[in-house]
Amino acid sequence: MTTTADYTEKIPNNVSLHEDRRLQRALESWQPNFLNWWQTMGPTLPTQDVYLRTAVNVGREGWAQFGHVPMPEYRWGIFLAERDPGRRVGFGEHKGEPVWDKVPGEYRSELQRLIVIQGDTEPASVEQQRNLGATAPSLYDLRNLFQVNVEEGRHLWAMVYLLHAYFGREGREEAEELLHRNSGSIDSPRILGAFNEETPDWLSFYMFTYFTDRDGKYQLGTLKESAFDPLSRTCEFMLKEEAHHMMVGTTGIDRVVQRTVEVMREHDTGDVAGLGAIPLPVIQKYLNFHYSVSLDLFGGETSTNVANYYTAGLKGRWLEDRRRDDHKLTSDSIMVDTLSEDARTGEQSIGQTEVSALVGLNTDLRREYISDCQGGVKRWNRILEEGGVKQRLKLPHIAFNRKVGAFAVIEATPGGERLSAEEWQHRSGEWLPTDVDKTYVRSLMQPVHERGKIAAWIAPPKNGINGQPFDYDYVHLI
Ligand code: BYC
Repeated sequence: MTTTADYTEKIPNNVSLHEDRRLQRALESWQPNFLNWWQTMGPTLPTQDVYLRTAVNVGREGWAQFGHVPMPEYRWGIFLAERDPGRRVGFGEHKGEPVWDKVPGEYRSELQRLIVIQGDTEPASVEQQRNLGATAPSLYDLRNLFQVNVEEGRHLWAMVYLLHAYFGREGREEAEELLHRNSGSIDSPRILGAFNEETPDWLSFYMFTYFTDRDGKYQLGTLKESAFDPLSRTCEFMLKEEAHHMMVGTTGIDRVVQRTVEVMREHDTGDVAGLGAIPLPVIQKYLNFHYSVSLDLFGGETSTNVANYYTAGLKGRWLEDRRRDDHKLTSDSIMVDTLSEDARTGEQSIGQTEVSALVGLNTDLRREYISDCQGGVKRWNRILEEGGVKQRLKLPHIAFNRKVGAFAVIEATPGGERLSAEEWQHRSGEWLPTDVDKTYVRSLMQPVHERGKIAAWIAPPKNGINGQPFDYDYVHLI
């Protein structure tokens, strides 16, 4: 395997695709379908070209090349991180054995399922974000949106490569299906809940790239541990690209909060609706929504699926090699959140219960994610503090607005108090964006496509991209 990408090929790659003519032909016949999907379901704003980074190799030193590229000509390619010939399985019942270059027959369907679920999220996010270009707050933001979009497209390629190369006819059929399911479609929706929600405005986009892309970081982190080496290597490289997506979310919310603080101070009021900024309570509601739907992406608090994945060596834990235990977990336990029932009254309350560590692995991962999310809240609250504003943002309780797992059957406030279904019906607008909130946010979404200019509801970024200034010509529109 070479680490430098071969760009002379129709499909740029570092997996020596030319050595396997059958696979190359199969992927080359999927390529026009992908491009057709990109044209029909991808970004709708017409552009001449965009200042994009393209992966040129996977090594530590400089893997990205920046330049203005017409988007349909972006070179989506197949890049796996370098192979470690001595790598061994790090966990589960095969711990210590050499990692697998092929798919073991007994794990075929589980691995395929994990890869399909991962692959399904990538084009879904492009579909969700397709109309945002028309209302971009600046050319800098527009460029970042398109960078995220082309890279999600590349991540789809990454999963399609695995399906084609290792899963035969079924894999090829699944690769086709990845282009046929669509976000929000009634007949054939995307697999996971959050990927069927709308991303209709830029506040949602920043929240999505902060909270939902961060689920991607953690899921990819666990798949990077996989004993199936090609999956591990592809996830390792995807994680490098993912870092930029989360930067877009983190600094995007920074800038929204910053601008709100400025307007609050300028006018000495918290009521900034009508003054062109987004009120803090609305930011909090968007945060509540995106955080809670992203918590759902980790599956149930307890899951036999995840126990089986771990034992088989398919999906590890976040930073598996830093854990100080036997990496098999057969006799360990973990406390997970649950609904406990009072034996006497039969009343259910939010509590914790001890379960086997293996079935609690979704909880383990979700906790890592939650503590990472706290980091964002801390930095946004610092902006509020430095701006002399008393209000603070907060992550809602784990039971709030859940559709998957132990709390899917109850309703709870962001503080974690239980509510009846009627109370929830009555009060959910206090905590989740209402039509009025969404209409207001959308009313602010007037495009600013002029070089060096920015919309009034968001502060400019501190830095440009790749050392370029904010007023650089990041995108040439038609
Ligand atoms: N929506 O046993 P359980 C990203 C299903 S994001 C709908 O607890 P498990 C990205 C579940 O499939 C990362 N259904 O689930 C971000 C199961 O169905 P079956 C994507 C759901 O398997 C931004 C049943 O409920 N990658 O990369 O332990 C932009 C029982 O659940 C949901 C992955 O997720 C849901 N939210 O865990 C672009 C990694 N949750 O078996 C990209 C691969 C659960 O009864 N996936 N269900 O039919 C997995 O590791 C696991 O499948 C899950 C679920 C973590 C998703």
